[in-house]
Amino acid sequence: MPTTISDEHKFLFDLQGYIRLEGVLTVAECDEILAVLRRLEDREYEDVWMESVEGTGRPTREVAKENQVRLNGLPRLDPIFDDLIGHERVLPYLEEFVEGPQLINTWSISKWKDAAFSGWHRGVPVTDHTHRNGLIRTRMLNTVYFLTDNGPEDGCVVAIPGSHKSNVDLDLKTHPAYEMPGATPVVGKAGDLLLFSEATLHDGLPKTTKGIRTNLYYNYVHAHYNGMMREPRNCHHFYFPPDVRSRFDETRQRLTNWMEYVKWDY
Ligand SMILES: O=C(O)CCC(=O)C(=O)O
Repeated sequence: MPTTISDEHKFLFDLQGYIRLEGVLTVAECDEILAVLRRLEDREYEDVWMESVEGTGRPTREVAKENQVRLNGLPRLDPIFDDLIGHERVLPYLEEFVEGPQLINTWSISKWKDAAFSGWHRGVPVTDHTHRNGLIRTRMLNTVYFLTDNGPEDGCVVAIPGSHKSNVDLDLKTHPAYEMPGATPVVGKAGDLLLFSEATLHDGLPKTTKGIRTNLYYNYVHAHYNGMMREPRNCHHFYFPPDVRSRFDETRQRLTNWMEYVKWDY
């Protein structure tokens, strides 16, 4: 596929480990998704599949963190989330920065006032991000759709630019939020999208403002990465059953092709 990525974006992604795209969704599209999401956030889930894995799975709806709700496995919950898989503005970046990109995980996080900082983390080690022979490759690329404004006090994502190539480790637990050198809030408007190498250190800042901040996360990996082995508790949400995938067009089928090869009956 021909790339439509500007040199400036390649420069910034290489330099920082992340970039923000403006206006990927319209405000009307954000509002339409939010209306569905709010209904899903308000309901209970039986999660009967968890009996089959002896209660070891992650529930669909997670509320353990105060003033925050997380939903896992979005396309299982409603077809409205299908369109964001390989969104046309995002696809060139997936093809450019990930080899044979495969969607591994989808979730939402809504936070309200007094949601806390949880902790710096990265999804893959820095050795999983390379720039060799002119090709930038990350083994895991997260794409974050801002459905509401993400101001600096709204609990926005925070990242350390360049930490995807960091060579010195700090004790992450002893450096919360802005106590970590280089901590930079990633602010943006509803409809913007953040894409970042999961080798980049990141988290969400505390929310001190009124209202709800909601983001959706679509996380892609290199075709050879075994997502099911990565986090067995999350397999149910990683994997979409055939009735979900049958809704997908050719591009979305290709981005979820790994699901043809796994056995997950729960
Ligand atoms: O948006 C946030 O609060 C941060 C989310 C995050 O770091 C994650 O889900 O891994």
